[in-house]
Amino acid sequence: MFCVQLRPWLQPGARVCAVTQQSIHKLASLQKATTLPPKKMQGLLYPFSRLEGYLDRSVDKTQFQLFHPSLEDMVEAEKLFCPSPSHKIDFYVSAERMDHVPALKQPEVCFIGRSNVGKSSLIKALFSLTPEVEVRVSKTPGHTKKMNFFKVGKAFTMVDMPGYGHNAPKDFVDMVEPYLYTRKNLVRTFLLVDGSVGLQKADRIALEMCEETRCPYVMVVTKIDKCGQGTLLANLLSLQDVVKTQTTSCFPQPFLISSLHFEGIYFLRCFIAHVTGRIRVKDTCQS
Ligand SMILES: Nc1nc2c(ncn2[C@@H]2O[C@H](COP(=O)(O)OP(=O)(O)O)[C@@H](O)[C@H]2O)c(=O)[nH]1
Ligand SMILES: [Mg+2]
Repeated sequence: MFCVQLRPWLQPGARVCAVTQQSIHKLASLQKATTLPPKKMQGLLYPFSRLEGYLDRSVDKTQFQLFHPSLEDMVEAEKLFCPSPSHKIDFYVSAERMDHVPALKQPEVCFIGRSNVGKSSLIKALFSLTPEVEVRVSKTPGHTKKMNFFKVGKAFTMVDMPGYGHNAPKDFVDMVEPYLYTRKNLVRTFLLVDGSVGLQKADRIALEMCEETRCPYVMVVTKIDKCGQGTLLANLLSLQDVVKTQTTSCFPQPFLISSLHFEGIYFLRCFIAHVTGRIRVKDTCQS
């Protein structure tokens, strides 16, 4: 954060106001991403393209591209994440219990996952065009014990859910489970899994909970910048196999994300805009 301060060389009579400005990350917008060399841009927009070359020819690649927005779709979606006086993007409220949860009509998406998997960082990256939105990213696992609601104008809300750990499923009882069971305006749940370690026991329990509640959900593989291509591909394939063979409400295509490097962020903005009914992405199966 930096402040534009009064400068002694300003002309007398000049109108000055103290402006507090958060710096916007250079890759927050597609505009900058599209000026990068083609391969780098492709990797940012479609992170799966980085792994594609390692896949055997016999593997059906269409299952990795069921949702495959065009650049134009992503440009449309990005507009929703740009604030304006008539489209305010901001933290709305925190809730510690279900009876504190605000009654809202607009579609809602939520982010669940183990503590430290990258939920808050992902929300922060999605909101990187509005860096003044306060999304707390903690260094201490288990920090977020509240549900944090963010409003994206009147278009939709996003919820950062409390993380869970070794105490799952006990951790779910107070908030995550009742929220998933009762939230009427919830259109999509994003279940985050760390790309470098793959599906852990607590993730499987969360997956079972999503299946039980029958809420439509999507697996999001986080921190893809942290692990080698081989590990990432192995974890992705085994995750996709679990989704294919053991789930009914999960979207068959896991999404790949690096909140640090912005890989997959434009893609995810587009999916959110799509599932909340703000844009229509053509040729999309089952999303
Ligand atoms: N390398 C890398 N680190 C990440 C990424 N996303 C989150 N982290 C780090 O992981 C830690 C936990 O992130 P946080 O968003 O607080 O996780 P949460 O507990 O799920 O909300 C923080 O130190 C983040 O900086 C990512 O995409 N890449
Ligand atoms: Mg958090």
